[in-house]
Amino acid sequence: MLLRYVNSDKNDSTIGVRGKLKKNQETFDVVIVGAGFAGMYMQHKIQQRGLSVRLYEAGSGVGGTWYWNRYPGARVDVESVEYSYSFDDDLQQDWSWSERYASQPELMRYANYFADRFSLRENMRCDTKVTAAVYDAEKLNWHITTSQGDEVSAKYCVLATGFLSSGSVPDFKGLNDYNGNTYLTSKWPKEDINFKDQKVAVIGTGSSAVQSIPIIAKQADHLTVFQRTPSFSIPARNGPMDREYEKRVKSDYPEWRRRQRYESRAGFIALNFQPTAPNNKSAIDVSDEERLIDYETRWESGGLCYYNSFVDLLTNEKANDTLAEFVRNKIREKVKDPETAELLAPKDYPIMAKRLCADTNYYETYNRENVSLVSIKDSPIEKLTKKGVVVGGHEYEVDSVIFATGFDAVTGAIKNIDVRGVAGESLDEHWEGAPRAYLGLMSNGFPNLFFLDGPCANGALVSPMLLSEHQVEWVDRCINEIGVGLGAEIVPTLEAEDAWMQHMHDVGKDSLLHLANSWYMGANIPGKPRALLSYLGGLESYRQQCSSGEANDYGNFVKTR
Ligand code: N01
Repeated sequence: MLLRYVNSDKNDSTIGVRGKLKKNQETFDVVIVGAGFAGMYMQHKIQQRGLSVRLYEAGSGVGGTWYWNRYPGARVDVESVEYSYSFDDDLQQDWSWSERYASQPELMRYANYFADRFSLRENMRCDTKVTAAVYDAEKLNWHITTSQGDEVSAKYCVLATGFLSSGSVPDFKGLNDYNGNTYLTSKWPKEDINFKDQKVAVIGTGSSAVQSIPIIAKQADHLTVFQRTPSFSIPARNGPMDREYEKRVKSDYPEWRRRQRYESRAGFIALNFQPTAPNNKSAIDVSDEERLIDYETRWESGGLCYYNSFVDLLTNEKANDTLAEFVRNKIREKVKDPETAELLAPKDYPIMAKRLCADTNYYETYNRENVSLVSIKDSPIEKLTKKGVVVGGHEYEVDSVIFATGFDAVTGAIKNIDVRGVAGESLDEHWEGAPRAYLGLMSNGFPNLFFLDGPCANGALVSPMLLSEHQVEWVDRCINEIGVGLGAEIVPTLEAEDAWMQHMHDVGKDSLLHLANSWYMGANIPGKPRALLSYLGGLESYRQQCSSGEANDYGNFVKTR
């Protein structure tokens, strides 16, 4: 069957008929995959250098993970003034956030504003998935194939595919038998969905569920939440942007950013609207009173500021349990039914070993008459039927099922592309057992290929904006140094990659992250090898290591120019 194929770009002569398709066979200096915040900044840097660039994006618009995660209540859990580009002072002065934590629609407005302000659209192709990237070891360039039939070449390929972009639905028995509506939080429809008069099920209780449950509960006739593992959640204390606060930040933005970059653990510093250094004391060396003051102050401030609390919270179980018990008691205070409160209070893993959630009225929602919690910890979901969800032999009849079941994180989106390096080795083969990437930026055997927010960097535990900016600037300098000549090629040595993996292991081995089954460890996806996917050395150490990678004319790399 002949299929009409139309590429939306008028400048591109790719209108043709599939089968006799006249493919886009252009050659670029750089091809970027993904129009999230990292990919767009990369494109801007490449354009500034005057190099030719094409960015491919699977969605119909920019925004990356924010484009797809439009579920009710979706918003960022890092303060807006900190979760925004810092590289351009005019940009950060001109843009004004309306809330302390930006909502998904506002983040989309910001992403679109950025694309327009820096003239990114012309070199971007949306609705286009990159399906394969194959390195030509003779021509020293990447051959890239897309779902729209493009077959382009590029000297460099940058995978800015995001670490939370490949949504995952467990293979529940009877999934296709269910006759009601189904939704996945990470692929939420664009149209307004209202659950009025409906019986609704939410499966999962991670960040996406924690944000959406309070809103869905207000709409639905009845909401049943199926929980396998409870989350620790901290009140976000979101609200309209305090204009005095915004003015204060903007009057000293470069200094604020410097402190985020160099004097924070995770890239955020706001505590009760003041830039504040991390607490470098041990939670078990201080008095009960001092510890409680720290915990209460952070509880009142809201959000993720516990990542800047006592220094040993993620390395010492005893220290960790002081905070875990503090939060469990807060949950017990909020939830009226003691049995429900105990089900919601996590006891089987250290706090922050799974990413903290930031909520608005999450626990309070379980005090509503129309909300019930079903623990599936000891009695998993047996199946879906035509009418609903079966647990413990009981069928819960519902009109809609919402899967808030997470992501094949960090590596999922990269693995959806058939990436082949020198000698045809696939990235999957190279990453068998666990992903390997020197500085989280490049893998041995895959020259001129960069990862942004990929594995083996510290994406999981730092503000993604800061990490993206740092990595983009590193890649930009590297491309500039090596150049785009016919003979230009750079790849990390196997020794450098091995040493980085060893360093990652050494830094992470005592972390309590190992004690939870989370996406940090790849443990949420059946069959995925259990391995720490992120570097836990902190932002400053990562920055220093990246500088060492550039030292001695990229001494840890094999390169030609
Ligand atoms: O995904 P998750 P998420 N049967 O993996 C459950 C970021 N984010 O989309 O824990 C039953 O945390 C699973 O149970 P368990 C943020 O970094 C940020 O919520 O595996 N249940 C869990 O409860 C976050 O960490 C924001 O036992 C099953 C849930 O599904 C990351 O994205 C907002 C199951 C998945 O939780 C991921 O969050 C949203 C099964 N077979 C997301 N399989 C912000 O605030 C899975 N589950 C910015």
